[in-house]
Amino acid sequence: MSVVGFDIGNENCVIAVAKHRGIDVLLNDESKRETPAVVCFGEKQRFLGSSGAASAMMHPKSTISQVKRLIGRRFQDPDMERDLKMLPLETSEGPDGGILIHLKYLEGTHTFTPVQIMSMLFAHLKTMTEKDLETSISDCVIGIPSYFTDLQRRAYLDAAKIAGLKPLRLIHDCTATALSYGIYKTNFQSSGSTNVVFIDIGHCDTQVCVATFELGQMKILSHTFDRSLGGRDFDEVLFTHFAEKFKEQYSIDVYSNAKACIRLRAACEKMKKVLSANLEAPLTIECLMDEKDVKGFITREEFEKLASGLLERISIPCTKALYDAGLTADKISSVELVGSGSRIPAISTLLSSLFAREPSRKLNASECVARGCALQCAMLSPTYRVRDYEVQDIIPFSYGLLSDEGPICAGSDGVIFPKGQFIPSTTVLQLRRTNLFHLEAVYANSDELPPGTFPKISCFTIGPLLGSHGSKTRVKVRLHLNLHGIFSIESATLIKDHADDSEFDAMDIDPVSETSDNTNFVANGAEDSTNKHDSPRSSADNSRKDKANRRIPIQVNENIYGGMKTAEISEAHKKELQLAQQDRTVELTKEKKNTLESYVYDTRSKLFNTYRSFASDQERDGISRSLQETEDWLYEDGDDETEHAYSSKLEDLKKLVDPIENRYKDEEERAQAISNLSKF
Ligand code: ATP
Ligand code: K
Ligand code: MG
Repeated sequence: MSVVGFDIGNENCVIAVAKHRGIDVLLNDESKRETPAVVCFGEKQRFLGSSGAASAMMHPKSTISQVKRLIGRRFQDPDMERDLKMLPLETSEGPDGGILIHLKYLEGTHTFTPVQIMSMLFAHLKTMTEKDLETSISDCVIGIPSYFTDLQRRAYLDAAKIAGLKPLRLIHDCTATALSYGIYKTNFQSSGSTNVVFIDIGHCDTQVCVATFELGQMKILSHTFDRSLGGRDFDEVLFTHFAEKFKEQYSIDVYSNAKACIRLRAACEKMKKVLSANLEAPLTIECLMDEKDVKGFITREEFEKLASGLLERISIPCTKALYDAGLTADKISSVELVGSGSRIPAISTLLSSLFAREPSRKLNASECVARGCALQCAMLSPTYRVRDYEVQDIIPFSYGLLSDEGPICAGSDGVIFPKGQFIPSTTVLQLRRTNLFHLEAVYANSDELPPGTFPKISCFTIGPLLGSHGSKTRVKVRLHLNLHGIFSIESATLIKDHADDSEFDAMDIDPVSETSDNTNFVANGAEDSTNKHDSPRSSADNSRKDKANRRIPIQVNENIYGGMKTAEISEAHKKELQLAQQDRTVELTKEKKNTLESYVYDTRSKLFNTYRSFASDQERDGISRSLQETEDWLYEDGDDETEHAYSSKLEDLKKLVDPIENRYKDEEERAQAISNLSKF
């Protein structure tokens, strides 16, 4: 079984695999270590990854980049408007409140969800990996931003499923980075622990985490983020600056022209990169629009002034990460800066003063997430042996539950899993109910979330309560936060007591001594309670007394707000197979056409060289004519034909040429035999 880690960026994807007793990053068709996260619908086929980026300009309205921004988001999300404005796509609101992308493809209009587009990207990365490893893969670990909501995490799993991948874990990007930092280090001080801040500035976002390392283990102490602050925003200040300038200088409004927007954005991104190594940068775009060539110029100083607001914002999640971790800057041993968006020199300057130390770039800034994912995959894979290393991650949001009768655990603001809870975790909730009831999973604190996040997650219907006989009966509900950071109700059980209720109530509070993090809640007027456990060690159901009771499983139905239903996923899977088949057919047809074309040229040259003495004049004339006819056909009627048409033309030609080729080969063999004989 292979070990694979994927870092799916808004701009770049990186694939890491375990190879040669270490982790390798794969090269794509262009021998690059990063593959653009682009899906482009061309005339007759899709172009994915680097070929997608190459075709983008030809099909601006059917090229999808930054799909990671759209996945699992609501169309109505106020932040979404700004994102969609930067993309030249046609979009609308889907029936589940999500985003639908409409585009023209193969003479029709097609509608795709971001999950479907993401699955195309996954499928492409899977194919690349399989080609390199020469084996099929499904198990993998995929990096996700720590701010991904439950719905976004589910969306990733759905996309992976459609592409035929099975993520063993969705791991927070910074956790993956911290893992790739910590696992090779053995020189941590034996006394106490080492605290490190990781800052990842990508194309669209900034993520920060504080991790603490000891020999053989790492713990995440805090995750913070700015979901909308990345390299893209620095491009945008240049874009806005020059769009304004060009309006004055050349009387053109790039906003009115999708292609001009794309070209100016691309030029601004390039300019930004030039400014990372130089104190000034020029800008030239030929024929930007209205047949006008444009020119611009900016110094690094001017750029930094334009971007000062963005630079200031970077310090916010950094300060908060320290605060949430309960640490001060002097307790930090190192600040590791990763993500290519962080290559702007002013960012290092800012961080140096913030942490009173120069940020380090010891890690490979663009590969550390993928490498960490591959390491985690190796650790989770049963077939690989990795040195014992404990990774303890946490969830950055608080999860709460509402019941028909109000919030559960009123004592702690309805929080079931507070921010900072370990991943994974299980807790058991005790309720007293008479009939079928509902529980609703929600985010308990909107301040912890990216702005505009829908606060509700899912609704559970629990019941009927067979055996309650109309009286209040104890119900145990097992709540689970899984390895991906997704919330669910694992099971519900009705407990029929055989003894005095009050005695059992006293016993109901399960032992909490297992770990220091356990917390006990008593809520809803002492009626409902949860017992919190650091998973996977849950003792909730092991109470000796419980065994004497009758336990009746209760049905739990989950209704997730938004996302895809099982039937929609299999529908999408079918559609993906169709599209992939179409791509393959087009590729194969192209290959067959190329083969025919080269056969025509090859044969023509051979006919007058190597085959010359093996064909009669008549044969040569006949073949020459057929070759010419085929060539003409290829440029005219045969320019856009089926795979079969090209193969059958090739067969026809071969029928004419083969006899001559055979004569030539026979003669070659004879000559070879004679030359071998003469050696003796
Ligand atoms: P995300 O993490 O947001 O999903 P990503 O992982 O694809 O995105 P990265 O590959 O880490 O993002 O970074 C891409 C960003 O880095 C782009 O905005 C790009 O312009 C920027 N970038 C790359 N090289 C440089 C450079 N030399 N100077 C400044 N910025 C750069
Ligand atoms: K990346
Ligand atoms: Mg990234």
